[in-house]
Amino acid sequence: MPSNRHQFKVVLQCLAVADRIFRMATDKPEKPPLSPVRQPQRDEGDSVVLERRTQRTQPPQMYQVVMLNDDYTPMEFVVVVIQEFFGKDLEAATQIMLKIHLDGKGVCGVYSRDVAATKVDQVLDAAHKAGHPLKCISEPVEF
Ligand code: TYC
Repeated sequence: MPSNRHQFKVVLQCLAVADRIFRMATDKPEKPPLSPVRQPQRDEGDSVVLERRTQRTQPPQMYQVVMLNDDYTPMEFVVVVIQEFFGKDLEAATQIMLKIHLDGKGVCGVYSRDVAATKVDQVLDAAHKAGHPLKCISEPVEF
């Protein structure tokens, strides 16, 4: 037969459990934490600077493939290269070629770094094989 002392302990435990359940049901939910705040930094003048840091993922840097004009590469060859490696139709490729011819350079397309580098290699390789001095480069796109 359990002692009075034991029964009293059991009652206390039951009360503690009931209290916890009651709190869970009635307490306001905790607010989600604010974005991280750096620990206050003290400068020599003893003023306190709080800086809220918002974490943002940056989009990847993109690269444009820029083709350069020269006096020797035939226009038709440039148009074919732009169609073949940059997926442009005859009209768009002709416009790009003419822009390069008139302005000295023009953008053929915008890609991730590796794809842009591959396009440059393909163009230089095709031009070299055909014996033309056509040049192109890739450069980071500035916003
Ligand atoms: N300027 C060249 C010509 O008159 C044509 C040309 C256009 C060459 C574009 C290169 O990237 C180029 N034959």
